[in-house]
Amino acid sequence: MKPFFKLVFSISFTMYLASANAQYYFLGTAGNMANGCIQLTPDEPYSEGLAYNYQKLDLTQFFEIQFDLYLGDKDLGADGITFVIHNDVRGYEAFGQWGECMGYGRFNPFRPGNSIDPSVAVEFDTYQNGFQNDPACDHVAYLENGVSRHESYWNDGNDTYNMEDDRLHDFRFRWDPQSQLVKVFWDGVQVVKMKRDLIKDIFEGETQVIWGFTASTGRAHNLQYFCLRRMVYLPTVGSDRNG
Ligand SMILES: [Ca+2]
Ligand SMILES: [Ca+2]
Repeated sequence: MKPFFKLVFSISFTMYLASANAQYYFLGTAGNMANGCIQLTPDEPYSEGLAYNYQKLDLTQFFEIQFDLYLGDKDLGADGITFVIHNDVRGYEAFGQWGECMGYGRFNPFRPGNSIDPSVAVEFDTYQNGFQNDPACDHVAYLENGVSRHESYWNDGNDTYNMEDDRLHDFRFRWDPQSQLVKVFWDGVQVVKMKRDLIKDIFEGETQVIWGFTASTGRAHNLQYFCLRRMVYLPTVGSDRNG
């Protein structure tokens, strides 16, 4: 581990604010942008990009991380972004498939394949794919273990919901190890609430996990990127026990 990250980790137990984009490991088309944000895919077909933070998450601690996400400016673009937490044996080289898999999943959800596993993820999906059980509209869904297919989703109750609106969207991911709740907020609205023992049921006892963002395009495409706003660890006493 590089000394800088060791230092950050040592003070993260209580609270720290991060802003340096130098903390990310890039795969594929991911990279720094002139505006200080991090590109995942350019507005080009058949692109795939991932960015992992070098500092692992500590699942024994309550944390909340907040980003701005940009999903493009073409309503019928593709494919979307996932926020992922994983312990794949490939470590920082782990990636899933392109197109509808958003750099996270695999094309056949019913067979083992090249996807990020074990993991949990939240997808911001901007393109309908029948094999992944997508609705026609853009949507948010909670995913596990490299499977993009989902039975439930959030679309703000709007069958024409669109996230490719040339705007930054406020994304927050919260984990509370006491209540074992994963909560995701999108523009201030709670869009995922999942009770899950992540350490035991997903990561088989591992508490230090890699996190970052994945995205891809296919025949349809969009510029897709993220910008860090804040990352906070809080003592468990300040956690989200009422949620
Ligand atoms: Ca759309
Ligand atoms: Ca899709």
